[in-house]
Amino acid sequence: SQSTVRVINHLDRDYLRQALEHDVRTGLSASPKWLPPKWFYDEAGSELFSRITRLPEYYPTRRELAILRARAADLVAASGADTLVELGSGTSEKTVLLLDALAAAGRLRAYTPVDVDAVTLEAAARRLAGRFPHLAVQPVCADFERHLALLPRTGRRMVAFLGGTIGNLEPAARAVFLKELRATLRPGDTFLLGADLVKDTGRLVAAYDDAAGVTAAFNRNVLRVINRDLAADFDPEAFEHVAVYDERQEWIEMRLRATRDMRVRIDGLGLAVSFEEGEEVRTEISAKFRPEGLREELAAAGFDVRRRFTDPEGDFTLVLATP
Ligand code: AVJ
Repeated sequence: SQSTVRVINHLDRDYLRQALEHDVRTGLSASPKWLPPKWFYDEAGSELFSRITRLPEYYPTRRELAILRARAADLVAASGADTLVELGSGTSEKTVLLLDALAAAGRLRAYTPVDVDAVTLEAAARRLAGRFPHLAVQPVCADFERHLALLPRTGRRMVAFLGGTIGNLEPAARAVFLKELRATLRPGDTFLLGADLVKDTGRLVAAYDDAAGVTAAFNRNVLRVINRDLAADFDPEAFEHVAVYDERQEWIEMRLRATRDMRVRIDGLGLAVSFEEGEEVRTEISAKFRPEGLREELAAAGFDVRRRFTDPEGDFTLVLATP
């Protein structure tokens, strides 16, 4: 099989470095402190996230897979797509179901996975190029909040944003993202969105605070990334993993809580950051949705919902929308 793929990289070393510097300086100088979740995903972080998707407590991946298994053919038929663009593709584990459905419909032309982690992106692209020898695989290393306008525009595209990653954006950023995405789509293109649904708080918290501690390791990984890339001296083990559900905002928050007073040097920034015992850094929000709210947010950005599927347990939803 011809498995030559070339990654188009919008996140060269300089860009990555500048973005990380900016985010760490801004987030750790703020009160309360915060860090954006995209920095979880270096190679080790992507691997930890893969392990999370197989945990008994972490239901979203399993539920989304179940919906895709049942509905991929429907979605592909309703979309009319011949090209799949996947934002935040990671290991592309769920993608095979959509690609199989496109192939079965005789309309499989091109696949563009888009991810911030170049290593995971290239490995996934090679794997799929090997599995689908006639597929044009065009991986793009990019930040879906910044580089939407740079994605390939050929073919009749289905832009997929799966896994509930939309929940990492706060409502205002979500509105901007959806509008920008809408602006890059043309008639005939579609948007496939996976979103986690509001449910029992106990199950939500368990999904983000698993018994095996994999999510805790994933959360602390952002400190390892900062240590390595910005010459910092965080002691990740001195931070406790915290997952709380904010019932008013309807989102999960992950935090890292300092277990003692600390002064951390970030030499790459020429910065020292102090932590008080018990002080928390917010590292992620993962918003949960209600079907009607999602429809309204999509409508506000100029999307019409054409298909909407939910797993039998009502845990997760997949929505196909048109511009
Ligand atoms: C990859 C963003 C969908 O929010 O559920 C998993 C990331 N964080 N466990 C999510 C995550 C903690 C995940 N997304």
